[in-house]
Amino acid sequence: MEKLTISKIEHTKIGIISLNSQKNLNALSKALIDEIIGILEDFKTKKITCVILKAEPNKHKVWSAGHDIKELPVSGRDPLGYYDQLETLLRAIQKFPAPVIASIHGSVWGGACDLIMTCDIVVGDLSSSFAITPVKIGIPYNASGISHFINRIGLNQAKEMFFTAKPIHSELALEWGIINRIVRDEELDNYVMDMALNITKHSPLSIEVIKEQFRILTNAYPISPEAFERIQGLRQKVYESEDYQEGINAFLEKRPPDFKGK
Ligand code: LCV
Repeated sequence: MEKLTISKIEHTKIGIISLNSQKNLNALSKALIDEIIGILEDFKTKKITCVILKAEPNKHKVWSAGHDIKELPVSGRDPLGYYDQLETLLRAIQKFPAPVIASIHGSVWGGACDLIMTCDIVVGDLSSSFAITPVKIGIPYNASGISHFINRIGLNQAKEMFFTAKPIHSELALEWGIINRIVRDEELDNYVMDMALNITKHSPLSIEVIKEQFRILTNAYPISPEAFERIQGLRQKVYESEDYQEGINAFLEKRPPDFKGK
């Protein structure tokens, strides 16, 4: 089964990446992410000036189940380190020299929620929902990921998403700014294509430089070396904890986790 379908719309500069790894609900495995990054490199060579990131519908109505839990490292190693597959993908999206539009039908989980937050524009249909779930597994998320949420939806709403891990459904997702637009399910593909066609009519150089300025400005968090080291130390306590391993084991054994706070 193809994990991805890629297409370039003829006579346009639009590239489409459609996730299609049905068996594990488009979980962001290293293999899937490596393919996406390879396609983005190819799109860069082909001077694509707008990318659409979508997913083929599946019976679970899941756009992506997030980081492949089966690939999370064992206790004692940072699960979201700088070179982790998910972080590498997020940077590739941010640094792609043209807008990436996330087109969402179905539910988005965990690191996939961070992924769509990192895209430049998000269009969801009425079935779309968004959940960030590290607390369900016992993961100490990471500073750059948390900053994506604060930048996009503000402090209070970002805290609610992280601390409850509850899915935010389309109407509230629009109100909070997780998605730019909400459309009827049957209108999603055409709406996103029209937006992409509009973007590709404009100056690609101007858009590229404006996108990079957005990235520089939104990443401009003054932080002291001591604060950085404190964050790393706090996160290490979590990913070295028994709770971290318990969260992963509980998911794999299909049972609720029994967190002990240690
Ligand atoms: C591997 C999976 C996954 C999966 N990985 O279908 O944000 S952080 O910090 O937590 C970050 C590290 C992260 O992204 O972690 C992952 C966060 N993702 C989640 O918490 C979602 C976990 N998945 C689910 O809650 C359910 O699978 C949903 C609600 C997405 C769909 O439920 P449904 O009952 O429709 P199943 O649970 O039966 O899943 C179908 C198959 O996909 C696998 C799952 O193990 C199952 O495989 P088997 O049939 O072999 O058992 N699967 C689902 N999610 N993230 N594999």
